[in-house]
Amino acid sequence: MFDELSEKLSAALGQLRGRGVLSEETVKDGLRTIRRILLEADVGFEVSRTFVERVEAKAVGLPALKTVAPGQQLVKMVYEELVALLGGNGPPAAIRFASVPPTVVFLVGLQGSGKTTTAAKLAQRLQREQKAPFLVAADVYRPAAVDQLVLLAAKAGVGVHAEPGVTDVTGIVRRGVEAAKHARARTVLVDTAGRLQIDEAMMGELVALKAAVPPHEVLLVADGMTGQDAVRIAQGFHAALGITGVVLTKMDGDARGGAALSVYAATQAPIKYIGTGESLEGLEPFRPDRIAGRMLQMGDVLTLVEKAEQSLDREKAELLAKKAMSKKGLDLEDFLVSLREMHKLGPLESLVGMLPGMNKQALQAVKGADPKRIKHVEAIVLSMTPAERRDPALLDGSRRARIARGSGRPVSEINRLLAQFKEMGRFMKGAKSAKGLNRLGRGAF
Ligand SMILES: Nc1nc2c(ncn2[C@@H]2O[C@H](COP(=O)(O)OP(=O)(O)OP(=O)(O)O)[C@@H](O)[C@H]2O)c(=O)[nH]1
Ligand SMILES: [Mg+2]
Repeated sequence: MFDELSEKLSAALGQLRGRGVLSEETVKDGLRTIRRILLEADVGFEVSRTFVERVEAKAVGLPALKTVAPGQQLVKMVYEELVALLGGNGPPAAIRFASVPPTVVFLVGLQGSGKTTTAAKLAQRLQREQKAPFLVAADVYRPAAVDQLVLLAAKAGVGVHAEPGVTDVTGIVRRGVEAAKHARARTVLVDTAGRLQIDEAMMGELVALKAAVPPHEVLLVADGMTGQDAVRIAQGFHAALGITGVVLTKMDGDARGGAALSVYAATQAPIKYIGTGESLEGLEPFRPDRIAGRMLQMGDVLTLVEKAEQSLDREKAELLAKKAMSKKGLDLEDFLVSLREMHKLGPLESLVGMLPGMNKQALQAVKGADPKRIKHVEAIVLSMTPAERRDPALLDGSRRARIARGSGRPVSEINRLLAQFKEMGRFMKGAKSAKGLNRLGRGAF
């Protein structure tokens, strides 16, 4: 996410960070560079200028002050302004739930922006948060739209109200909310129809719908790849309909950051979630402080930890940890289980940006290790006998050749896997002493 922007920003700040003394000229130069980087990332002209002016106002006098590490302080100021620009330090901008359920949420936006996908992702997320979600299919223009939502609802395991063939949107939503109440749902997510661009017919329909069934939230779903267009679209929807929040989708692609950095300034509607993939898992709450951290390559360890807590099987993880600490240690079967759990976190690429100091080069290095590999490891381990899995020392040349035939992988790969497994064992042993654990902790954060 924001690869280019964050490469450039951290390079520019790297120039300033280490300095013991800052001249006014250096500060000015640095901020000019940052402004250029923002413009290149398709942040609006006004927003970029105000941003730099605000940092400059704070940084005035910084060169004269004989403070410790003035460069570091300047970086902190840039970080704080980035956080403010992205929506500030307030409480996480999740859905605001009505005191009397159900909370009704409209998802609006242009065609193809990701409304239907986002509705299903959000439903799955709310399901996990025990907010009893329910979906309503209010896109009456494309018959396939209803099918798409019904299919996704089934995938997410969430109830859905649909009336194929009916074109009275207000009626559908009214009955949908009733159906939701009947199903004891607490959150109703309404998937509306999109148009190619903002037009009066669409807005008229949404305004009428809003009057007939007042929503608690109107979330604009906008394609994050479209930069300033997304900002203009948000302004259009805000003026006509009053939006309460924004979901920026397709942030897993090479979105340059312009939309994320300008949409709050333009509408004062906070970005509440970002879409980070096509699957139902690809939705993250938007936390300005964490995103700013990622943009400056300061890492986002908190999001990583939350992701791990959500995706991993706690029991399995605890069992593995206990076994790893035991005298016997892990065997190959455990190795396979832990690899499978790791992969639940999503593709390695999506995790790398959350680790401090990780950048494109580091990513290239891990990429080679990724996608099909787990399938291969699986095939190799499954071709072993239970005794071999427990005690890899049994694996002599002829056994390795047999496993290669069984798994369809070359012997060299089996050797590599066994070497890695051995390495992991050494690592675990090192971690077993309290000292080792401490060292690990310090290294990771
Ligand atoms: N990579 C990626 N793709 C996404 C994301 N969100 C949605 N998409 C894709 O974008 C396309 C359009 O998504 P939809 O959810 O159908 O969009 P929509 O706004 O409902 O479209 P209409 O109903 O035609 O107005 C689909 O192919 C989705 O898989 C995302 O966060 N990342
Ligand atoms: Mg749709």
